[in-house]
Amino acid sequence: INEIAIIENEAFEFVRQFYEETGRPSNEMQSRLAAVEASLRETGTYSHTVDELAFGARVAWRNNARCIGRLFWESLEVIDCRSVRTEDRIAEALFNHIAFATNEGRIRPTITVFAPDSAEDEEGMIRIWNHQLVRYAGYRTAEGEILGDPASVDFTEQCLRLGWEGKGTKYDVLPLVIQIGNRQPRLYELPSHLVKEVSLVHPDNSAFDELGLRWYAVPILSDMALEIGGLRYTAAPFNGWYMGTEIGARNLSDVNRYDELPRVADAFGFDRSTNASLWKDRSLVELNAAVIHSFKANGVSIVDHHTAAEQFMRFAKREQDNGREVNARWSWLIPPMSPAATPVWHQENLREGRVRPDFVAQQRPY
Ligand code: HEM
Ligand code: NRG
Repeated sequence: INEIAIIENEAFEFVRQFYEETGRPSNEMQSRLAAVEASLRETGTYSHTVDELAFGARVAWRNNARCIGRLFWESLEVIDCRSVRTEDRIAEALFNHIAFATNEGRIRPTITVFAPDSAEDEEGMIRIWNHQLVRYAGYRTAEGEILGDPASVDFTEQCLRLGWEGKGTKYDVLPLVIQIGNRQPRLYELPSHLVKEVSLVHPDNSAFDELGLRWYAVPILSDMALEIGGLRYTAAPFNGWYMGTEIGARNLSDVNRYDELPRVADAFGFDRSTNASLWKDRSLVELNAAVIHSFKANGVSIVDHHTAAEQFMRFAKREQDNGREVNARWSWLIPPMSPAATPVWHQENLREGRVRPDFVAQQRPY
């Protein structure tokens, strides 16, 4: 009963927001509120209309305090897969998401929404175990080192336990792992033609090209829950395009990720015998220049951190002009390179609160 009262509050608040923001007539709102209330009383849950779902997903993006890319929140493509209820058909929908979102490189911000988790549900909660639909494996080697992406070691171990066999390269694309309820999770290898990747080359240093660095084109986060109006969509993978620094200043550079800065420095002949040569900073600049150059040369959407920060400032201005507060966490919005050279650094009034709809972290299923 109490549970339902909580859902009802959030549901009513969301439905009111939907009708007010989208300028729909208030007599329709009253009948929709009554229908939601009746459904909650009778079944303990309710369903979003297609329009409510699309609006809720877009506002969740608009509300997410950590995302610098929110200027384009209204253009999110929403794919309704709430009726897709078997592992095989979920995998097929995820393949379709990858193909649609990748779009030969002209990336389309997209979300695919599967059925929400609900107390009344006998069919079982849907979970995608992957952190992103496309990501590289990480293996602990006999020598106690890590081959591939260290961030994927735990998940890779689960894949191996479930019978997956990786090739054992630095850049093995992991399979999808899909679970419904407490059934045995199912593995699906991604068809390689769906996975666009970019080999990294430097515009004017061929020694860099020999490093064999690469990254995948589209970040598709698949382990967060989408919360709208008291409903929790536990499988709702979404993507935009990369900001270059995510790859160049973190994934390939962090010492607990691919840790490539020393090799980049050597390709350029920077002096690694002293911090004072600024070899790390100089390598970061060259690596990040190579990431942006290579994505653009291959026709794959990407944004540099200066442009992304400017876009975020336009977003914040537009939100204020529309009378809305911008939910924001400064420490996540500043880019990991030259942060003080972007306007976001100098924003001292960014505040974060509990807002809904939003994307939220959920417990690891393994
Ligand atoms: C976080 C950029 C699209 C939702 C981030 C981060 C960046 C970013 C740089 C920080 C990531 C990190 O430090 O690990 C962008 C860009 C986009 C885009 C350039 C291009 C269109 C989207 C879309 C959604 C979204 C389409 C959802 C519909 C989020 C969320 C986070 C996030 C939920 C926080 C992730 C977490 O808590 O781990 N984004 N984003 N973003 N973005 Fe975006
Ligand atoms: N830093 C992570 C991806 C996090 C989300 N970033 C985005 N999201 N750009 C990484 O793989 O580097 N997005 O939806 O575009």
